[in-house]
Parts: sequence; C-alpha cells; structure tokens
Amino acid sequence: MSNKDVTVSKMTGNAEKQSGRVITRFGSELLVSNGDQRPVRCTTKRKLDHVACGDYVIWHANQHGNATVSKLLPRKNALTRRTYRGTPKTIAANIDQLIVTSSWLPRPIWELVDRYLIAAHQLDTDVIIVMNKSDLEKKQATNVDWKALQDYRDIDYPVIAINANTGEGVDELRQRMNAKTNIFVGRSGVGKSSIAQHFLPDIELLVNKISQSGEGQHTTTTATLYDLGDEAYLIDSPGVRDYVLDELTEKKLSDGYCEFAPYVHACRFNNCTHYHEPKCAVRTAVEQGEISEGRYQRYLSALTSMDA
Ligand SMILES: Nc1nc2c(ncn2[C@@H]2O[C@H](COP(=O)(O)OP(=O)(O)OP(=O)(O)O)[C@@H](O)[C@H]2O)c(=O)[nH]1
Ligand SMILES: [Mg+2]
Ligand SMILES: [Zn+2]
Repeated sequence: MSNKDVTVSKMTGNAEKQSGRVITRFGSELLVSNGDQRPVRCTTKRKLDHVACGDYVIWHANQHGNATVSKLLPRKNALTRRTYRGTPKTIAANIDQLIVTSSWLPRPIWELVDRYLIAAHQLDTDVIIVMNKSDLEKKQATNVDWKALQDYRDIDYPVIAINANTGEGVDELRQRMNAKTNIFVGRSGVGKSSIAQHFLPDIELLVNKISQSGEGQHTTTTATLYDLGDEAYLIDSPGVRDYVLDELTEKKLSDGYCEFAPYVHACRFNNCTHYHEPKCAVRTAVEQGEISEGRYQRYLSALTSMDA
C-alpha cells in the first residue's frame, strides 16, 4: 500500500479495462493498485475467490461508480497452505523471495523453517532466513539452535540476525530485497511487522503492543503488499501456528532438502526415500558428516508422518 489514503474511487461510467496488482483482500473485496493513483476497492465474482495478495488482475469501473475485477492474469507462482479442513488456501502470489522469519522468543521451530524451504523450492523463489530479537539470543539460544543455524549457512542459505528494536541487521536485509517481491513468513509474534516497519516509515503497521513473545495472539490479519520503491515489494503476512504444505509428496519433500541433490543419483534405487533402503547414498553422506544429522532427522520425521 502506498502512503496515500485509500478511498473508494468515484468513477463515472469509464469502463476501460486496466491492469493492477492486488494489494490486499477483505472478504470478497480486493484493493488493487492503480499506477500513481490511489488504490481502488474492487468487488469480485465468486469464481475469482482464489485471487490473492500479489496477483495481477484486470479491473474496470462500472456505471455505478464501483469497480470490479474481471480477470486473473497468469501467475508466476503462489504460496499456499493447507487449512485444517484439508483444503488449499492461497496466501500470496507472484513471489520472488521468501523471508523465513523466526525469533528467540517465541522459540524457533526448525521443522517449520524446513517446511518453508520446501515451499520455496517448489515455488522456485530465493530464500533469506531471518533470526529476529537478537537481544534475547544469549538468554534463549541452545546448542541445538546454533547448530541448526550453522547447518543452513553451510548449505548456502543466507542467515541474517536482526534486532527490530535497534535496527541491527535491517539494512542488510533491505539490500537483499531489491528488485523482488518479498514475503515475510513465520510464526505469529516473531516480529515480521516490526521489521517491516523499518522499511515503511510513513505508515503505521499493526505491531503487537503487549507481549514481547507475542505468543497466542495474531496481530497482522491479512497479507498486504507494500511498494518499497525501486521495484522492491514486501508482503507482510499474518503469523501462523503451523504451516502445512499442500499436496506434499515424498519426492517434493526430498527435493526440498536441497543438500541431498548431489547424492540421490548414487542411491541404489531411483525411488529411494533415503530411510530404510539398502545402499542409500544420502544416508551414507549423513554418516560421513557431509549432510547434517539434524536436517536429516527432521526430513525423516516429516517422511514418516506422511505415512501416518
Ligand atoms: N525484544 C525484542 N522484541 C521484539 C523485537 N522485534 C519485535 N519485538 C516484539 O515482538 C512482538 C511481536 O511483534 P510483531 O511485529 O507484531 O510480530 P509479527 O511477527 O508481525 O506477528 P503477527 O502479525 O501476529 O504474525 C511485539 O511486542 C514487538 O515489540 C526485537 O528485535 N526484540
Ligand atoms: Mg504482523
Ligand atoms: Zn537414498
């Protein structure tokens, strides 16, 4: 959203079709960017229920001074999750980079970070791993956490330590966001909006004012696209309790553990799940310390829970 006020644009009979990008969605209403003008509130048909933040659409004004979205333009990709009912829900579309955000309180959940990395691999996006609340690191971090972070660095994921209260690490993150549509994902309360606020000094974002851990409350309620200038866009998304991948298969799971890739061709079976099969090159690489034991164990627990 730009820092201009958002109002319902009064349009008079101009039915010219225009393209725009979805800034956010409230129920059946979409807020769509309109070049340098104020964003436009549009209604939409039921069949376009799946249109999400970040989508490109065609909209037009109608005689009653309202605007309607009539078409969804092709997507590069879409980040989806499975709802508790088992149906897929699109969180945002046309994403270039996932900023997977954790904090020291609420505590990091490395299985969740791995799941976002699997999603990023499927979507073919870049990834940044952010550890926020570095002021709490000394008190909260365990050896397991240090090792988990080092494991990500060892397989070439950028890891940035941030303190959203002081601004430490924020510039480094911003530089890596240039010329991309970025999305903040992670648990509720890790400080996604607090970090985003540094990039949007003219807008007041909703940040949890009560607890430092932010646990148990969801402050951001809808994914919203912000134009940071210079072709950099940021989507601040609501925090999750959990992130369940939609349509996960054994193949997608092992592909998402990118460090397995150089070994999988040497497994005896070409459909090897790297679990109990004999002559598994991935397991050998784990035994020889070439693949992290922690990442492999998390892979196995995801694999075995798929069978359940
Ligand atoms: N100590 C400390 N607290 C922080 C830091 N960054 C954010 N917080 C606090 O953490 C709480 C949650 O911050 P938010 O920015 O609302 O978190 P969020 O990830 O956007 O949460 P949702 O919108 O619910 O997903 C707030 O009380 C912030 O003040 C930090 O670097 N250090
Ligand atoms: Mg938020
Ligand atoms: Zn194998």
